Parts: sequence; structure tokens; C-alpha cells
Amino acid sequence: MPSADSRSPSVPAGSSASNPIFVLIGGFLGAGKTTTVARLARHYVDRGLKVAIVTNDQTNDLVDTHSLQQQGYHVGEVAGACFCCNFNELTSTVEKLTAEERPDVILAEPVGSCTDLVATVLRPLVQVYQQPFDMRPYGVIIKPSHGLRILKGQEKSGFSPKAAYIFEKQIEEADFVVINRIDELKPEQVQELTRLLNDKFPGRPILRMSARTGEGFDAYIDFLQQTGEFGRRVMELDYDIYADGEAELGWLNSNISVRSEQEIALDDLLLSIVQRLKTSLAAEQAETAHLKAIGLWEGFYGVANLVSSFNDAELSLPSHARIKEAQVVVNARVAIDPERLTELVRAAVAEASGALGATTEFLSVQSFRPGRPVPTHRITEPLAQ
Ligand SMILES: Nc1nc2c(ncn2[C@@H]2O[C@H](COP(=O)(O)OP(=O)(O)OP(=O)(O)O)[C@@H](O)[C@H]2O)c(=O)[nH]1
Ligand SMILES: [Mg+2]
Repeated sequence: MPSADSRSPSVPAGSSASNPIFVLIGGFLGAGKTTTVARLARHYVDRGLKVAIVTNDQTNDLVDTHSLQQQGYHVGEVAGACFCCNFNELTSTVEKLTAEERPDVILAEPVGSCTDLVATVLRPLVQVYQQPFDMRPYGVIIKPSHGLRILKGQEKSGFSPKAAYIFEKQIEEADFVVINRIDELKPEQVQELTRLLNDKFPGRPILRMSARTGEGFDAYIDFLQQTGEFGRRVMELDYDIYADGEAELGWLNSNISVRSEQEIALDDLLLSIVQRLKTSLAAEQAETAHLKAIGLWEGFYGVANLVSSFNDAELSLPSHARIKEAQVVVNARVAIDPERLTELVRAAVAEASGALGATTEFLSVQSFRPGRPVPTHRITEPLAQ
């Protein structure tokens, strides 16, 4: 670990050998958390700091874990339940990462449909786990298309009123919010979203960023430099509405082996899977929160995504690889019955592979509706000053 003296002036204030920086990166499904985590990790690594990342999902075979590992980062995955319901697994994963590499910075990405993270994760980390973390402000990243529809009260505003409730509760507990994807927005759209956020959450700091291009990222880093009274906005939360909102989503993780006699373009396969799913889900009027597919072969990797039913499928990380075999991991979070989702994913994978002359074998598929959140700890009383 570098000594404090050897660090550049832009190293976050307050970091020390004994107190790793802890940053929780919140935001709804597909908001840009993993893209932000990767950019943050690069920022810290470039300044000589050791970074560990904790990912989280309801089950294993998580695209984000593969993607961040392929980008060269040290990743621990908390699988099986969200951080709040699996708090002990979160702390044991942090301990394992710490024992392996003594990170200076820990970046943690919670499940995108989770809220109440201040009371169930950040406060317990400080008050129960009592690790001397250097806790940084809790920021929640917003996918503009989703945020605008909900805050304007439009129909189909983020799946349902219950799912919109989760989105708004995520913002309510945030120390600051980040309007992401500004590379795609007109200035007036940024202004409109800013105004809507200000009206609903007066006084909440709002940053604007593109996690993809890096625009606005310096201000985000500056915000994270701050230490102080952060991660303290505990709130009222109706767990019945929260549980129902989460359970509206069909959740699917799958791991697939692909083989072909002739070389095929891995990126074409990934994009075709996601495009076909977009079409078949639209035919069933099932709204997508996030579809992601990663293809892996001998150090090459590519990722395709669909972040809403209103967006196009896109190749976010091209592999440029031509392959005769590959591992493909597909994750889908869609407002549809999970069994039907499984059928549609199987069909999309088979058709996309078949069209390229490849064959596939599903090595694992897990699909379900998220269960009711039952946090290990929930600390809502005010902190003693
Ligand atoms: N144009 C654009 N795309 C972005 C930006 N940030 C993220 N994306 C894309 O949005 C998609 C989702 O990004 P992720 O970082 O995977 O989102 P996430 O919040 O981690 O998603 P979940 O883990 O599923 O909740 C990917 O295709 C990204 O490349 C951005 O600033 N601009
Ligand atoms: Mg992610």
C-alpha cells in the first residue's frame, strides 16, 4: 500500500493506511452504476491506490462481476440476496478482499431495485460492524429516461406506482444525486430533470455526468472527496410497497456455452440476443429495467445492454473477437412472469446463435421474482452527535 505521502494531491482526503475509503454507488437498475464503478476504479488505480469492488445480486452468474473482473479489478460478489438482507456476507466479503489485498478504496454496488440502504447497510457498517471505514457521501445515479417518466408522473412511469416508489425512496435517502447519460441529453432535458428533482427533493445536491464519456466526472470525484455527516438520511419506508414493487420484476441469470464450427463475431451474437429479446418482450408489453449479456473467450469480453423498452439495444463494450466457442452470461430484469422470461431468453439465445451457425447449451438458469426484503439490521434512530 502506498504511503500517504506518495499519493497525488487528487487522492481523496482522509484516506489512510488503516481506514479504507468506502463508496456505495446507488441507483435503479440500468442507471449506470457498474460503468461508474469501473471509471471510479480506474481513477483511483491511476493514482496508485488499491481498489476492491463488491458486487451484489439475488443469485450468481452476474454480468457485472464478470465485466469488472475482465477489466482487471479485484471483485468480491455477494450473491443470494441483497447487501441489506445478506449483511454478514457483505462484511465477510469485505474482510476477504481486505485480507487478500488491503485495499485503499472499496467500491460497493448494491442491487438496483434496493432502497433503505442508509438504514440497512451504511449505518450498520458504522455502528454494528464498527470497521473504521472512511465513509464517503452516498450518491444515487439516475437513468434520465426513467427519472423523467416517473417525476413527470407519466403513464408507464417505471413499471408501476410501486416500482416508482422505490425509485423515489432511493433518491430520498441519497446525500446527492447524479443525472447520468448527459452525453445523450439536450441541455433542456437536463434542465427539466434538474427542476423536477429540485421540486421533489429541495436542497439535494444534483450532479450531471456521463459515466461513459467522463463528462462531469471531475465534479463527481470532488463530491466524493468530502467527509462529514453523510449516509445519515434514514427515512420512513413501507416494506409492503417496497416488496411488491420488487416482486413485479422477473429476474433471470443464465450461463450459456456457445460453440460454432466456423468463427463467428462474438459481438454480433451478444447484440443479436439482446435485440431479439427486446422484440419478443415488446410483443408481450413487458417493460424492461435492464437486459445485459456478456460474452467471454480467452481474455476477450464484450457486453451488450438494453436499459429500457424505449432504448435501442447497444454494444457497450465490444470484444472485436471472432470465436468458435465462448461463455455467454445473460441477466434480465423485466416486468414479466419469470417462467415466461426464461422461455423468451432461451428462444432469443437459440435464434441468435442459430442465425450465426452456432449451437448453445444452457449450463445454468435461475429465474424468480425477488423475495420480500428482510434486512439483517435496520437502524433508524438519529445518530448520537
Ligand atoms: N450513453 C451512455 N450510456 C451509459 C452511460 N452510463 C452507462 N451507460 C450504459 O448504460 C448501460 C447500463 O449501465 P450499467 O453501468 O451496467 O448500469 P447499472 O446501474 O450497473 O445496471 P444494473 O447493475 O443492472 O442495475 C450500459 O449499456 C452502459 O454502457 C452514460 O453516461 N452514457
Ligand atoms: Mg451494475
